Order: sequence, then structure tokens, then C-alpha cells
Amino acid sequence: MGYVCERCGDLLDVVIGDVEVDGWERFRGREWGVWRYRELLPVDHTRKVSIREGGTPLIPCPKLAEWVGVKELYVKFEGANPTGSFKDRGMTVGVTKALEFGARGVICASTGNTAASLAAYAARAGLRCLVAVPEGAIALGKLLQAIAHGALVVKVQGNFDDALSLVMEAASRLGLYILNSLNPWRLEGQKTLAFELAEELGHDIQVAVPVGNCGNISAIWKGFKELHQLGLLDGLPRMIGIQAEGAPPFAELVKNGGDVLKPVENPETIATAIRIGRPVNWKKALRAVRESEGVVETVSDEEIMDAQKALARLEGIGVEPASAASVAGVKKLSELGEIEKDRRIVCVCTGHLLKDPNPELFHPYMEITVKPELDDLMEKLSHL
Ligand code: AN7
Repeated sequence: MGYVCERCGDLLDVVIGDVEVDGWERFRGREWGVWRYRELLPVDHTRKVSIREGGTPLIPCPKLAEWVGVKELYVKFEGANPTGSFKDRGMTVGVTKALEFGARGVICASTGNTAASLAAYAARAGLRCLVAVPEGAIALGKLLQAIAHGALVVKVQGNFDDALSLVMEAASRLGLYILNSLNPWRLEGQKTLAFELAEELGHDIQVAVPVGNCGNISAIWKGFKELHQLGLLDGLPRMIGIQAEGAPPFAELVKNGGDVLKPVENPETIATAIRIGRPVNWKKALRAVRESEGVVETVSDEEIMDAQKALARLEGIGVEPASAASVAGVKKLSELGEIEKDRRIVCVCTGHLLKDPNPELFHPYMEITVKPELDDLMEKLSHL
């Protein structure tokens, strides 16, 4: 039930042993989603705690491709998951595992989405749930979800990193099972995003992912590597990690070519989901970027908001700010000449627009108030 190796202190990783998967045929004909790939998930699927997660839309975005300056761009819209973020892929496996271990309750620290997702899956599983969030720093929609699904919401007077330290200290005392991304089973669920991309597009792609705690990019890379090892994929994609300029510890590590992460003490960005200064999965993520000959970049809050607006207004895809970081980053890398412009790009958009309902961010912001009369409407419109 542990999370770290007793010998070296690093986070545990799940190794898939001998599985019999002869080809993609094995999965075809099954419903899309995380459990389509059950042979590759190390948990008893007959007892799964599921709300139909995964199987999210892969959306071709020609207008966004032009805006970004690349030939072909797709959005993998993780906002279409049951609680509106990619976390659900991890929680369906993680919470199923928690039941298998006989846990009586679950706990996480969160910038919001993990809390929303865990609260929902814990409710479905009948487990107690405690979520620790940085006070005043999580988006309204996410807080609403945690409350609605009946979690105990603990507001920590500190940032996400402080909340996670507290959770790691408190979990065993409280007898609760941790479902942050330091939990290796959760990442097993998240790796299925790679399986879906591989099934739809093959290996010859570049995959851009917003990076906070470094869990998702690690999980996605693990998924691709497993398919490659099983002979289901002929090659491997290139991984692109994007962080916010004000919360850049992983990007700095990669850019400086170092081997030890230097934490950022006071991370700051409008993308609260990735306002993280001490990412726990940095070693796994570093392997992902280096092994895939990938790249990492940072983007400003302004670039994030521009990308969020472009997604919403050019393609009709509503995502929260952190999710737009992947698109903002690809645009910047394209301008810098650091991506392969002719190789297909997939931007993983991790969470839904409604998570972070903040109309002030959108300029111009078109809104008028009228009497229920045609004359008044026509009059007011004439002033626009
Ligand atoms: C929308 O909910 O860390 O690099 O506590 O909500 O795997 O951390 C959220 C992270 C990207 C970063 N996009 O993923 C939390 C939390 C969105 C997110 C990330 C998060 P990781």
C-alpha cells in the first residue's frame, strides 16, 4: 500500500508483467474508455469504480493549427471526462485499488481537479474522503464539486506544496489512502490517454501536455512505452511539457540540463491548477522528456489566456486556463522553431472551461442589458 521505495526513497512505479495482448484486435469492439484496455491495468476490473471515464474526443482543429503555425493539430479534450478533467482516468483505477487494499477512506492535496475527481469516486465507492486545498487559491467549480460530492474540505493556509506535505504526514495517522499522483496506481489509469491516441493516430505524433506535479506527462509516456514493448506500436511520440512562467521548476530543470530539481518557493500563475513549486513526479517526467527527445517550455499568463480564447472562439472548445497552456506552449515553440511543424501535434487539454468560471478574463467581453422590447434591443445594438 506504499508510495515510495524503502531502499532508495523514490516513488514507486508499476511494472506490467507478462500480459497476453496479441494485437489491437483484443480491444476493438469494446466500449471506448479507460477499461477498454483492462489487460494493461493491474487491478480487478470486475470490481471497478467507474463513471465511464476516458474515451474523450480527439478533435481536429484546422483553424487553431493555423493560429499556432503548424500543419495539423488535434485537441484531446479531457474536459469531457465525468468530473471535467483527466484526473478521472486515474481515480477510477486508484479508487478501485483503494477498495482492493481495504482502505476505509481516501485523502489528497489538490489545486482543485484532483479533489473534485476523488470526491466523486469516493462517493461512488462509499469511502470517506478528505481533500486539502490551498485556501483561496482553487477555482470555484472545483470547490463546488468537492463539496457537492460530500468530501471534507480542508482549507490549508499555504500553497499546494504545503497542503501536499501536510497530507503526506497526516495520511497514516488518519488511516487514509493517498490518491495524489505520487500514487502509482493512479498513474496507471492516466496512461490510457496514450492508448487512445495510439489507437487513433499511431506513434508519429508530438504530444503537448500542461505540467504541474509532473504526473500526467509521466503516465502518458509510460503508456506509449508499454505499447511499444508489447509490439503494438512501431515507434514512439515526442513529449512536450508546458509550464507557467510563474511556476516553472520542471522547465528550468530541463532547460538547465540538470539532474536535480530546484523547487520554486512561491509559484504564481492565473492557471491555478498548475501553481505547483515542488512537483513530486519530476524524475519520471524528466525520463519522459529525455527518452522521447522532447522539449519543455514556459508560457506567460497572457499567452495562456490568448490560447484559452483561441480554443473557445476558433474551435468551440472550452477549457480552463491550465489546459490552454499546452496550446500556448505549442504556439511559442512553433515561433521558436523548436517543434517539428510537419509532424502531427496533439494538445492535451486537461480540464473544462466551467471549472474556472471567470468571465473577466475574456476580452472583448460582449454583453448588453435590454428591456424585453425590440426597439430597445435595436437601439443598444446600434451603439456597439
Ligand atoms: C487542468 O488537482 O495537481 O502535471 O491537485 O488540474 O499531472 O500535476 C492538477 C493538475 C494540468 C497538471 N491540467 O497535471 C490537482 C492538480 C489541469 C490540472 C494539471 C493539473 P500534473
